[in-house]
Amino acid sequence: MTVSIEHQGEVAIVTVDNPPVNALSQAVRQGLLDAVEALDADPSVKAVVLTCVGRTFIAGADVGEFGKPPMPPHLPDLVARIERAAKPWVAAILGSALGGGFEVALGCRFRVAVPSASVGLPEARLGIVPGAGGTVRLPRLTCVETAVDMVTTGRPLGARKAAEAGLIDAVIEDDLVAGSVAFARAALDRPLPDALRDRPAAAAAVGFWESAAKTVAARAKREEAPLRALACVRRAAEADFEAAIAFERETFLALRGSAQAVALRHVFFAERAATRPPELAGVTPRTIRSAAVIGGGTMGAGIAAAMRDAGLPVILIERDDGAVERGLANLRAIFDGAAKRGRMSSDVATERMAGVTGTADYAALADVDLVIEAVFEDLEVKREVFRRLAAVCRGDAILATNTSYLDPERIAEGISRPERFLGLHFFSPAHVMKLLEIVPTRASAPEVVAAGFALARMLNKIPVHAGICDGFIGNRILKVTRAQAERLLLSGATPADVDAAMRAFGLPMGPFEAQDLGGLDIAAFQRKAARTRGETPFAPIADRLCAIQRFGQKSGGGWYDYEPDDRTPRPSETVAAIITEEGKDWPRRDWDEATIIDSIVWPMVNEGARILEDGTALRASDIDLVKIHGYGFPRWRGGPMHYAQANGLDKVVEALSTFAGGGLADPPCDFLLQAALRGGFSDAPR
Ligand code: 3H9
Repeated sequence: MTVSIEHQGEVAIVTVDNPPVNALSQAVRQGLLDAVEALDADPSVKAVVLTCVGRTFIAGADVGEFGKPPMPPHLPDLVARIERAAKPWVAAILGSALGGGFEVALGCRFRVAVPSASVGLPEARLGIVPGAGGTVRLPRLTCVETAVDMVTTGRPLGARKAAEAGLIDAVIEDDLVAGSVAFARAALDRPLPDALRDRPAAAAAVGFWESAAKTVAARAKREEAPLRALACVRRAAEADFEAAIAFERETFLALRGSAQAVALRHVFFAERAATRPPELAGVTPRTIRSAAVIGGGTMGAGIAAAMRDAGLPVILIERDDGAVERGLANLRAIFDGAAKRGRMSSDVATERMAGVTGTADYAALADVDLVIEAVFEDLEVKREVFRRLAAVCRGDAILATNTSYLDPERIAEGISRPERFLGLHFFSPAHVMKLLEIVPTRASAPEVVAAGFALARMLNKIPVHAGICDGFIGNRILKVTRAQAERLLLSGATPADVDAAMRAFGLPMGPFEAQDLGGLDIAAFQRKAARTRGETPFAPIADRLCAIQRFGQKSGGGWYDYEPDDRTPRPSETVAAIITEEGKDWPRRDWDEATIIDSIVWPMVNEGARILEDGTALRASDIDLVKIHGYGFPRWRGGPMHYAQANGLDKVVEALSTFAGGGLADPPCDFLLQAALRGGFSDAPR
């Protein structure tokens, strides 16, 4: 039974039971509608408590139903019916009341919640606006500032903050249902507050809407939903209830099938699927209750911070006492910075550091569950670390390397019990970036790989399984992007043209600005290594820049010139001259924004197809997650593989073939050609 009713004297308790998150499927909507009708008709009932079983209140509309024809009863009608019920309804909230779930709660006369609960309208994150009165009822319950913040950012409010904002009538410290029934009984003794539809909307200060529009537009960049949500709240504050509801519904329906909403839904499901890969179904992960990091540089400190944030005790190992002190200082700087920015209290920052032990003595690792190596990218240095780890750690401890480019198989060569080894590739800064590439070797045990995924869940990161190749998934595509960007320069575009086009596409930075920020030397070092392996990486201009020590911002110039203490990129005559020399035998063409974007993004997709073909990635959506969470690909475009499919793979094939004809890209690979014929990517053969 998805919706059930029980009675405690004059109070009826309506319980939704629709695992996993009590989403408002058609059956739940129908069950709730039937419940209102039945309870209105039951003279013994004076008040109703609405609650849920499981870990959460109703978490929203069923996102899986969005692509399908809507089925009655429709959610706005259900919320309106609860609001018009003859008896007052009390929403008893645990977990999250989100989207349609919070809209149902707004239809209730009262809302109470346990302290750990949260409420919110996250629809903008899915490329839509609330569709069941959320934007209209919210400013009738709280101030316009709070309403605008909630609907345009999608950020939920915890129960106590929600209570301060007037969204929750009481925080129930003890048993939720008993407390809610007592609340309902007490409410019956007092005059009932008006339903939200009958209350006036909060007033806005002069100039509020104009300044809100500027703030929201700046934050949303090219995402459509936040500004549309703002327009809905404004209409709610300025028009009557019915007109505002109609406006919100119209906006919701217009956005529901939009390219951005489809892309954001794709990412929503891809992110959730990523934490539970089907190939590990039924595998019990090894337990991780303590961890250690080898190396206290930027990466090691970031990884240690992420693990402390998740509550794991951490041992930080460095070469000698001086290096231990520097590593601890790096870690302390992360927590102090978070405290300074108000992200954590200074007490919490102190507690985080208290859980870290710094030492140069490997013997301290005798009982840890997980060790992550984050030392210099040098095969011999890393091998030596693992030789020492294999000697001191428990036989079932997980040993992980954070290498970005080296072959984990070679790093692990010769260690005892190689089934405990795997690659865990974090992205810098590791305590911030969401992506975690999980790179098993042939010997890695399934429960060790599953522990990598479990760790990602603990650290609130997005795990993606990556096979072993140069650069794994993300950096392998990055290499293609960079080579492609150089081809554009050789054939007539400037670095500024390319960067501007990619920013217009939605990336936070263009490929040349990004290289100047990160430094050109790391990629040069990797190209050198690739050449010693007999490969021929393509970077004629970057190689010339590195030869004259133009490594980017840190050396005062790279692809651009920089003034001292100023990060503004300025076109460089030196670079222009090198481009002209290197490009003298290349056909020149006029590049416009759209063609620049196509000639960067479609080769990424082509490489993504090769990555699927050779099994480095198991799912096209995994490649999307890598690019979104590790490289700033706009989420609202759904990642490169989704974006390509949404545009039509036949169009991608045609464009790549044209570029290839002019020597400006590799031709489409077989896997892409086949996917275009099939009309979409399917998973790699396993
Ligand atoms: C909306 O409400 C529109 C209305 O305004 C208008 C309508 C007219 N639907 O995240 P988890 C699945 S828009 C369907 O790992 P957690 C999820 O795919 C909606 N499925 O759990 C996963 O499935 P599986 C606004 C959903 O405990 C499983 O539940 N609401 C939905 O870490 C567990 O998910 C939102 O955007 C859904 N709405 O976190 C809320 N939600 O096991 C989105 C989840 O098969 N949800 N699933 O892989 C969340 O933020 C989190 O799921 C929540 C729990 C915080 C609730």
